[in-house]
Amino acid sequence: MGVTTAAATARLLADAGIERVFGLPGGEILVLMDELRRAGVDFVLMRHESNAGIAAAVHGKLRGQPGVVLTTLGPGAANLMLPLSSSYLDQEPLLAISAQIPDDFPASHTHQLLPLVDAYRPVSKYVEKITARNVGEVVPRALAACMSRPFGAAYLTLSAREALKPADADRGATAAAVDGEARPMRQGNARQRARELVGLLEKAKRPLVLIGLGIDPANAKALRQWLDDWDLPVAVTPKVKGIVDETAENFVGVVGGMAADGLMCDALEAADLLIGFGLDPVEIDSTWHAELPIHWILEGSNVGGIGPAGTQLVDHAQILDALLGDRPPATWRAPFREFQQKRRELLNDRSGASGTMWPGDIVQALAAALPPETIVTTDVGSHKYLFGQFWPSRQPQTFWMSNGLSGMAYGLSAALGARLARPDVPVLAAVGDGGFSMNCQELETAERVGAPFVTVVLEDCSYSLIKLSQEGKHLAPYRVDFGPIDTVKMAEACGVDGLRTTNPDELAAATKRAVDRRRSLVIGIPVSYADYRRLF
Ligand SMILES: Cc1ncc(C[n+]2csc(CCOP(=O)(O)OP(=O)(O)O)c2C)c(N)n1
Repeated sequence: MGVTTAAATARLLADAGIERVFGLPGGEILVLMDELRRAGVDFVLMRHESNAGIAAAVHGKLRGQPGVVLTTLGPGAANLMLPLSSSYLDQEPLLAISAQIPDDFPASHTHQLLPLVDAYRPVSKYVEKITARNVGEVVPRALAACMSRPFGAAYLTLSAREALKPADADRGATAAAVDGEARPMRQGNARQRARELVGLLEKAKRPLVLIGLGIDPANAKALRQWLDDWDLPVAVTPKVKGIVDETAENFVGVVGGMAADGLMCDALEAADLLIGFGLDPVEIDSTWHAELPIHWILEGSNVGGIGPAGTQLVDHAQILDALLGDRPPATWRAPFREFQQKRRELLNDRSGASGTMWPGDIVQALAAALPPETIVTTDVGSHKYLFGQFWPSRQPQTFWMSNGLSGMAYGLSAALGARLARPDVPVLAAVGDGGFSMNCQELETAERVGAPFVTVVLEDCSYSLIKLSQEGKHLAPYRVDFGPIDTVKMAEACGVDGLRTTNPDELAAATKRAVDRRRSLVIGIPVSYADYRRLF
């Protein structure tokens, strides 16, 4: 006897190695949820669909597969716009599945009816209705679309009626067709491009390699070896922090709108050769990527299929291999030393600090307390600029922020997804008090599903990044401050330990203790928005 369409969907996901689906139920997806349970796929029950989508996407990317989020129709599905957009712009593979009104309902039935497939098409690489006839084809196609470079989102609907119909067993995507889609386009000759690059480097006095979202972490080892062997100065965008060791001598800083951005832009101006290795402008909130003469080394198109005109794609592994077979064509004596020095000084310049904890001390105390494999997530706001520039990432895929979309309420959900994907690695979420109040209820989820992590909440009772922007535009202070919500009590209300401190030693000790005991902990840290002004 054949299986239902819901059972076929669940089986296809299980066979693709999906062990967990994140979501929030409605009556219309109960059958699929049950089939997932039968197929051995866990359902991580969350408290908002948007959080479920973010957690799923980070979980998926860390596991090298699409994250999967499942929601009901109408309101549950409508809550997917943020994670789908985030997945699209931040290159995080996410398959979203929601229920939908059955096609054969009367045309007058408009309750919870939304044009979801049309709404999500612009931010998805693949959208389709699952039917009994096409299930064997569309589920593998959707999974493959998420994982083809640039990574992104796919969106599928399955109505409760269709879910119960017997699936057409004969129709499935051929493996070759799906594999083919997952492969990036590579046109250029790697040896020739390597020779060109060597020629440019031969003449350069101040070369700077800029690494971005288009680099595959699988190439991190060769990339590091090339940069180290040749002593090349390197900067990264925030979403690839850790692809190189940021405590190494050749590390210049983080470009793409973080703290010390003026200094970083000066460094870019001072360079006489900029090599954009996988650099994707989606992370850059100004226009230097289009104005400076960057030598692009890309192996896939950038987000949205947009790439610099005339750039031939080239396989990164092959070009790195060719470069490593060569000797450095010149020597450079730390040409960005003054910028590196100033960057370090900024973090330690406490003069005139406001009396709350100096933001630089927060980063340094946590970095000293946590091992290099720690996964750090941030939310969006001033604290993101702080951690994005100054957290000393040392290993690939250990730093997660929303920087293409830059959507608040990312950090805590990302930490949950990361901890489930890497249960043996400590996870730290650094969030603002504004962002924390958007999704702190997921602390209960984290406790329930056994995903402990440490959350630091930088408390300044304001949307401080926006407050600074208001100041920068010489506008009167207006509606950017809010009253306190007690972080510690919020944590305790969710069943998680909480404490508040302004002491860096206490911050470090409490963090270490929580990690050693594998317990969740929320630490409220009073900060002053004015201190951020000194770092940006
Ligand atoms: C969903 C969403 N809404 C609004 C914004 C605009 N925004 C960017 S940063 C920010 C302030 C965040 O405040 P908080 O979480 O307290 O962090 P802080 O800036 O104080 O560090 C706002 C409102 C956004 N990026 N995302």
